[in-house]
Amino acid sequence: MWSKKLFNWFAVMPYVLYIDTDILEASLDHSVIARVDGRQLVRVASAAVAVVVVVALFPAGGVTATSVSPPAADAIDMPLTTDTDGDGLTDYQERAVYETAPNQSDTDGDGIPDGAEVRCSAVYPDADPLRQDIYVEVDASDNLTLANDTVAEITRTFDSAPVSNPHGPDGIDLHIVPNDTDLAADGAVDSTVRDGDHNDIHDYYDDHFDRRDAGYYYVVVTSEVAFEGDSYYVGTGEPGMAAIEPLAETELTASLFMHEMGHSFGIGPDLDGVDANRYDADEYESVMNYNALYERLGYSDGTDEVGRDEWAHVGDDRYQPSVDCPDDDCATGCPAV
Ligand SMILES: [Ca+2]
Ligand SMILES: [Ca+2]
Ligand SMILES: [Ca+2]
Ligand SMILES: [Ca+2]
Repeated sequence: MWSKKLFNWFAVMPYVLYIDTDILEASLDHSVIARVDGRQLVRVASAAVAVVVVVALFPAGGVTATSVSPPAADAIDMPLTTDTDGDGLTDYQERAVYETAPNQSDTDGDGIPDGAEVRCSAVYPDADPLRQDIYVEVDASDNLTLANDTVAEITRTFDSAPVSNPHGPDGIDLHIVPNDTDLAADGAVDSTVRDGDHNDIHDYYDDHFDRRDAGYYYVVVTSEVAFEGDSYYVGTGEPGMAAIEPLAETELTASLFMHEMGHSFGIGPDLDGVDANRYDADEYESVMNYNALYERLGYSDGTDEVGRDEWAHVGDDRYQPSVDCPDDDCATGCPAV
């Protein structure tokens, strides 16, 4: 089809637009390269060399009947500047370039608007508007870090998750973004608010979470974690945030990270089998099961005895930290980092 063939070509030629004559009049610097049914194909404010290429491809006289078919009706009616869903991408860009939904501001449902995934690469490196992305800022005390092997195991687990996307294979791209490594820690980092600084997870969240308004999750890696005052525990998690101790082996730390991230997604201890030894590892096949923790990395898929599809929850219904853009307008601004 004319529209498909030509628009795909347009995607690799910046500034080439299929445009209404009245819109054309408003643009200051352009070159007309073809005319079809009163519409014009132009190159606006572009490099001279590219204009030469365009003119060579579409010589004077416009597009011939043998090279293209008439444009499809929906292409003709595709307004160039309209952004129906207010996500910062025009309907034209969504249909012709990014293949996102022009009437849906977050096509892949990961909480980050389509336009922000495309434009805000400083905040969302390697984001894909057609695949779920989850971003985690990781702070640490005592110069602790998550080992590369630990990060690799975690990202591999998410990458192969049974979670569908608008385009491409199943899975989630989990982006672990290390930030501070040398924060102070005043004894154990507790799950509950305590007087004083650097002694509970909320202190770190309030004072050191740089990306807190950008839809990120937050994890603190520290030498001693406590749950409600009990330092027997090695991790704690609640919607949006978690703290863990690095354990002796890569697999153990990865499993603990997955468990506390599960809590940060909203898989709470009130659910049957979570944070309990009630079920054997094969009865409840989830890292949220104390009898499976340290033996596996993933969440349940609903096929075990408990029958709860935790991956579906993570994919479709997880707690999502808010994305706040300047003037509450992610169509024109990016969250601060
Ligand atoms: Ca849009
Ligand atoms: Ca959209
Ligand atoms: Ca998105
Ligand atoms: Ca995405």
